[in-house]
Amino acid sequence: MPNSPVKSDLADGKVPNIVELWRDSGRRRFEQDVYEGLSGKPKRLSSMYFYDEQGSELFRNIMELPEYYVTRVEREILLAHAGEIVAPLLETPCDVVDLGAGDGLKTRILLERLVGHDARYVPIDISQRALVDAWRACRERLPWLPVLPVRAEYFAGIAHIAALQPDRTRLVLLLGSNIGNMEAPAANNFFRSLRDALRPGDHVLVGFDLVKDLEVLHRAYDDSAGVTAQFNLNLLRRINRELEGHFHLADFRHHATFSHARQGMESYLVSRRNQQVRVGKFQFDFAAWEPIHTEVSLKYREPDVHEFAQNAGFIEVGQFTDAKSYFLNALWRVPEGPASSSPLTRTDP
Ligand code: AVJ
Repeated sequence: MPNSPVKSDLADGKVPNIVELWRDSGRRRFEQDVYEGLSGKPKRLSSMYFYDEQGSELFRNIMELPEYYVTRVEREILLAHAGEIVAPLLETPCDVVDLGAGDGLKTRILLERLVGHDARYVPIDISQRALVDAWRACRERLPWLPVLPVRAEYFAGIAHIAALQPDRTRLVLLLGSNIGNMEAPAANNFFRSLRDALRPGDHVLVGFDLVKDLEVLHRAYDDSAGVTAQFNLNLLRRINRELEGHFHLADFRHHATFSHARQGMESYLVSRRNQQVRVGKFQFDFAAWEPIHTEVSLKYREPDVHEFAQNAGFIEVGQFTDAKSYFLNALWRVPEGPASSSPLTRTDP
């Protein structure tokens, strides 16, 4: 592993000591998920696998695109409301836990406000490169801040949160509308698990991308420079690299479309022709114009946000939006009392 920290580098403080909760299980799961996903009907692959080193780089390029408003708009919201968001943390020592942190650029808007306080930053991501970048940027700009990177996917990340020091208040971030990659039942389950891992007084800040003009959405998920297409196609490239796949990328095309039924963008890789593709010891058949479903990026309305908070048993503290109402950041608090006393999802009267 070229990126693994070497002992002397670690001692010099040139590379972070990353808590590794991903590597061993990662490949086996990838192989299994690809096999199941491409054997099924309709074919599907999880968007979780977009984010290898190259995919993370492509996503960084997406965030720079004029059409991809998500990052800029959320940044605008955090800049305007950072004070209110970090206010609950100023009383006690705190850990800012960043699920799907990426390079942590937006999070630093909040972290800057914690100077002079006993705060720590816990970025959690499946991309090692993202974690190293986040750590480096904090070292340069916020040298007073202890950073404890964790390489994990969401649920392992939540388990890690539950095990963090009990005497520190937590603010857990799920920014960038990352929640949009989960269908509603999975999202409810995720919020419930998160709530159960937290203690009374802890807070959660979640970014929700709102329903908007379909033209704006289509441009954001099928940009004119073709970066999003490359990001989607990288999934096949990754299968070629890691699982001895034989995909010809020119034989597939990126397709993004808004689904009213799902209330969100759907991304597909569509086979341009009838073909068989070998992946390791397996072979998969593609009919002409058969799609592989690769991602949902769900969009929300305000009542959806209230419903998530209620289902998981959070108290809604604040809601912050931008001037165009493109995006919403919701701040929730864990109420007093045991986690098990929170209301169940949709109880019948
Ligand atoms: C990082 C999951 C929030 O769904 O908008 C960007 C990923 N996909 N362009 C999103 C993505 C296509 C992004 N998230």
